Amino acid sequence: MPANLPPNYYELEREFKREKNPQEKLRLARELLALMPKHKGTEKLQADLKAKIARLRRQTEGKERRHGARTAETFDHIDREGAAQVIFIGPPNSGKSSLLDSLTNASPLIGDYPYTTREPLTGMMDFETIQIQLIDTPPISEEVLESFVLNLIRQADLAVLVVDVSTPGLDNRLKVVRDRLEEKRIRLVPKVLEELKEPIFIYKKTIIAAHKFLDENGDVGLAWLREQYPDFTIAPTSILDDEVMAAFRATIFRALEIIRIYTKPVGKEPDFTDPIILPMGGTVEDAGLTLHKDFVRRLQYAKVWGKGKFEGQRVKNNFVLSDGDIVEFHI
Ligand SMILES: Nc1nc2c(ncn2[C@@H]2O[C@H](COP(=O)(O)OP(=O)(O)O)[C@@H](O)[C@H]2O)c(=O)[nH]1
Ligand SMILES: [Mg+2]
Repeated sequence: MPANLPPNYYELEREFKREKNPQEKLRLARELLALMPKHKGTEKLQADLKAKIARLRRQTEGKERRHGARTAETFDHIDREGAAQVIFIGPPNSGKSSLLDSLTNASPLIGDYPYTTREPLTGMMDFETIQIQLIDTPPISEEVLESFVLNLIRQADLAVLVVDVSTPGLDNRLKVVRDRLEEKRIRLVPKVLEELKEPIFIYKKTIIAAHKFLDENGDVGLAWLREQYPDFTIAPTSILDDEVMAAFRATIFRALEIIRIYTKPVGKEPDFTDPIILPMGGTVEDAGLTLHKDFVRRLQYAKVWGKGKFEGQRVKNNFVLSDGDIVEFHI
């Protein structure tokens, strides 16, 4: 099975090989692992990398303890929890921390001064039957751009660019964020791209939160944003309105392009608590693979219940599932 590594993997791998500093090498190795598609064809590569990471960690750990300090390296990777990882980025004071606070049980620092958030902070957002991990980050401006923020963006499944549409200068604030990321070879794009034109870039699917749109002049900013960024999904947000926030949760889920598949033991009720998460277009076989490697080989057929479509229809392994489908595996 071919490994099918993304083109930027090789670029990063060269950087990794050249690097001498173990701390930095460890960071790059983690980044490589995050970039690597997780499937059968990369199993050996994954194992190799994990071994390298373990070795580098042992090498660097002693040093960290002696100094007793947490290095920036600590923030370069956040283990994904829940169904997906979504990173909130944007200019200072746009409302990133307030949104995270409102959507999750995390308590980020919220302040009227621009650089309140210095470290990434995560929280879990409930969405119906699943949880989605959100990351709050320090601002991106002319003056500051923490390098760990770049790494976290690279690894996230989706970016939410939070902008305050009620304050003048929106055009420039957006431009600064996008330019600074471009300098670092990250391009925020409205859709996941099938083909990478400039492989040295990372293209990160992004939606824009038009925050504080209910404030004075917010409507003007929102209209301007929709006109200027017609390809992007734009979610009007305000922490002052519960309905708006509920709609925002759904927008985040839709943007992730994932589906939830519930399993059902033969002759029993479905389990609606812990769905299998698949990318859109996922099949019965993909669902089976997440449970057990051997499973699919032994699978004879599956039955699927879908919203108003099928009532226990017998399907083949390559049957494409939809969000909310219930699957009963027969082996
Ligand atoms: N009017 C209004 N103010 C908000 C809203 N969300 C956040 N704020 C305020 O905007 C300021 C910056 O918020 P914060 O979340 O710290 O922004 P961050 O720097 O992007 O994390 C704070 O004073 C918040 O109280 C909102 O929806 N409406
Ligand atoms: Mg903040």
